[in-house]
Amino acid sequence: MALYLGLDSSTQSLSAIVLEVDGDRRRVAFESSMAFDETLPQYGTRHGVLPSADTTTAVSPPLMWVEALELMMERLKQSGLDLGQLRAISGSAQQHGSVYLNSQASQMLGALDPRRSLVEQIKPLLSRNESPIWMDSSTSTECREIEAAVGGNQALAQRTGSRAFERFTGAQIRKFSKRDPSAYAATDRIHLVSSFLASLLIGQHAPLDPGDGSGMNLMDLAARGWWTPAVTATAPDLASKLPPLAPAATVVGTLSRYWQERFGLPPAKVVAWSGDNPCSLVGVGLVREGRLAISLGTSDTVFGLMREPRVDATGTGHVFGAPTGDYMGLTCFKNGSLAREHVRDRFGLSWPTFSESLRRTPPGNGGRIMLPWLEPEITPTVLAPGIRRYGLDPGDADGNVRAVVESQQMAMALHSRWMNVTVDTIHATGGAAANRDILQVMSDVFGAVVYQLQVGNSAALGAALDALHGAAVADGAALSWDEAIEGFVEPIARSALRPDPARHAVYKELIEVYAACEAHALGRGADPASRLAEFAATLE
Ligand code: ADP
Ligand code: XUL
Repeated sequence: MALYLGLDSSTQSLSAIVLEVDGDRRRVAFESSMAFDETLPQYGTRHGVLPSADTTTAVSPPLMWVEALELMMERLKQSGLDLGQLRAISGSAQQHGSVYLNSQASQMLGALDPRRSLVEQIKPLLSRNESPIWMDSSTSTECREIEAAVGGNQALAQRTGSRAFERFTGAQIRKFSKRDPSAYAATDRIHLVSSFLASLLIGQHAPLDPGDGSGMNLMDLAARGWWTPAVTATAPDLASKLPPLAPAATVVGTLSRYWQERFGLPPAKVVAWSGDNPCSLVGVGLVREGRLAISLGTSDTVFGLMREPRVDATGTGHVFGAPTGDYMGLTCFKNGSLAREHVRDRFGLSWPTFSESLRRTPPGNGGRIMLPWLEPEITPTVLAPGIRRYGLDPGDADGNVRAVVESQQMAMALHSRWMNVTVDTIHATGGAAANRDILQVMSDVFGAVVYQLQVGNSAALGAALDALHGAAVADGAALSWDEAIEGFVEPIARSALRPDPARHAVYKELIEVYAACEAHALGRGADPASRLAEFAATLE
């Protein structure tokens, strides 16, 4: 029976899913995950990121991702699966992060010695030891410089799908080229995490897919090629350092001799890797317009498929390429799971007791709001971190638990309005989608039915489905996306969480007050105290 492997290199972990497919008989044959901090403590990361005194800087060691890839292949080898049947591999990775390779890489990637570890052979190929990742917000200056050089943020957004964002790869590359010009000059190829890991598998530089390429502020979204004015504005000689772009379903190569000899794997096709959000779009089954997905992972993201790119005029969200060849709208929040964990830990709770708190507190929380900006926030842009509370006692455990969950859900509802989707159904994914009490608040805030999915790791599943779809297309089979995902991405009918009309009515009022709190905290609006008091009075 044919096997398809999907890998997901996320902020905190590497996961793998193997699908077994024999006509209509389809099942997940293997699932595994390794947390970087626990499995590879020698890299010194916390939640997958290197500790930094500067709250705006976020970098990770790329060699940690390399070593994790090798360990995961070892796990697969030990799994008892008939790996001779492995037809194709694809992958998903955290978006925006970049990996810098020197000129030896193009030759050495294809000449790896199967008797030696991958990590020791990749180390000399790096021209930069650290990779800036999506949590970095240290490049506001570079954003302003790029935006000015291309004729303003509107022009940049119209072409690339997003205004200049600090974590986007273009601004990160510019910062590196300014701070360390000699290391930048010694860089021959700049990969995203996705194309870097794909390159390791095929033994040569892999192209980028438009889904991940659109997270750089460098790609012409409609033409799906590099946009020269942005490339020129970003850094010297950048055009020669960027990988080519290739459509999402492209087979970019086959597993190199290294993997075949070291792990006994066949020369399986490697399908272009993509970003975790584009992969999740497929992994939650959103291959058509009209529904939204919410991922509650390290970041919280709201996203949905778009047939035509409708760029966000407010500058909040992004339009990326989708694996289906369409587009996707997305809004990203940095303070997702780690903010929820912060509240949980501060009051000595576990997830079950966190949920109990949610169940015993009323919707609307008596008009108490938290802006959970523990870390600098992406949506809305907040560079100086710090939790802001409105009417909320910092020592009140129940109040803070409900406030963090309600406020995050209201922020997602508010900042996804630009997508102009009538939300009646949400597919929930990511680690915290296991928590039905959080999902009930989501359902009540959005006034939508929320479903959990059969496979929790939608990014790894989406990557495995990319492998299945891309391999079929390469073999000349006319496999549609509807056919490719069938049987794997079904929302679980009995998992449906339905909105309560009375609770939804409360949130319809509160979300406007929440927006006023955000505006006030950002220095753009009046003190919302009287509005909060009025709202609280309506609850009595
Ligand atoms: P990544 O973005 O790294 O792929 P995941 O989607 O795997 O992250 O989500 C990991 C997060 O899920 C953890 O940081 C944890 O806070 C959260 N999580 C796991 N179980 C629960 C739960 N029962 N309730 C709330 N959050 C949870
Ligand atoms: C999306 C984003 C995050 C990362 C997390 O724009 O920055 O969701 O992809 O892995």
